[in-house]
Amino acid sequence: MSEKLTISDLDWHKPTWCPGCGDYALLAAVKQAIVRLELDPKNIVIVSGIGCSSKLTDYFKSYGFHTLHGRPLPVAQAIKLANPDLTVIVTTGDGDGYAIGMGHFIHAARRNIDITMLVMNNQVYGLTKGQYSPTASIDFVSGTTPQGSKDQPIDGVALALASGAGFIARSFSGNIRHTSQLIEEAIKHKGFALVDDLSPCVTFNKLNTYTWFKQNIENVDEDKSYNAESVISAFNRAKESKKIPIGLLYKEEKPTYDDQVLDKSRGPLVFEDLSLEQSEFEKLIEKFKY
Ligand SMILES: Cc1ncc(C[n+]2csc(CCOP(=O)(O)OP(=O)(O)O)c2C)c(N)n1
Ligand code: SF4
Ligand SMILES: [Mg+2]
Repeated sequence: MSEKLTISDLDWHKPTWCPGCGDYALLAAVKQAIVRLELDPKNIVIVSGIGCSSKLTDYFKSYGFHTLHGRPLPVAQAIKLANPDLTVIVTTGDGDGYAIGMGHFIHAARRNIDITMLVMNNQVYGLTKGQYSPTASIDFVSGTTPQGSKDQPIDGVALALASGAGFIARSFSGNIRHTSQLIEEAIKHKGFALVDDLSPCVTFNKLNTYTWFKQNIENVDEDKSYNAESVISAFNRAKESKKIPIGLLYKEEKPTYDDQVLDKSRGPLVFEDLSLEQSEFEKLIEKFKY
């Protein structure tokens, strides 16, 4: 890439999200972060599942893989292991990432593989027209909770902490600049990084609106006494605070899975010649014969 990368180099299809959807801000924030990091789009893969949020792969000009509902993380991990030179970013929703994809989330976090997971958390299933999601607030009324949800909402930040993730942040789509800074730090972090973005669904969630979030969030990046290196501080803030904490909540450097299992001196697996001579093939068959 010779010329300096600009935002418009990353534009692709025009988003079909509803006007005002929080996902526009997340998309803009990712583009800004990539431009600041001067990453070559040829070395970026965005991997998504299914949902309004997961359509982001179609709106960002890089390699993309729009997978199955709940399955972006296994695909993203495989891509990273096959070619660790790539920047791999998962864009998912609260349903995709914390419901059907929940098992993959916990295991990717504890494996500490060097990928970034951006959750557009709107506390509802947007694409399928407004069913309650695992992050829906208590008493949230929807087609599937006509008397209001009685389930305790899942907190992706607390779960990531418990699972051993090394970078955990939360952003708000009402502040693109802050969201973009957190995404930039998440991409730079060596290891599994989560950004849980509070991304209002203006069509199906009339409870958690932009105004509601403005009144109910607090930014730990503006709190000089907050220690983002302490897991206890992060847990306390996630579970005890009356307001929803946003900002860099936890950061710890530790060995990544990819660094530990790959022999990087051989170059990316994807470029290795895996063909076998007939004699080598026969030796292998002999070895694994009953
Ligand atoms: C295996 C499977 N189950 C269910 C669905 C239907 N489905 C598609 S998207 C979705 C929920 C998406 O919610 P979320 O990830 O929060 O995305 P949003 O649309 O809110 O951005 C569901 C249940 C599906 N496509 N595949
Ligand atoms: S339904 Fe909700 S999440 Fe989906 S595009 Fe519209 S506002 Fe966004
Ligand atoms: Mg959702």
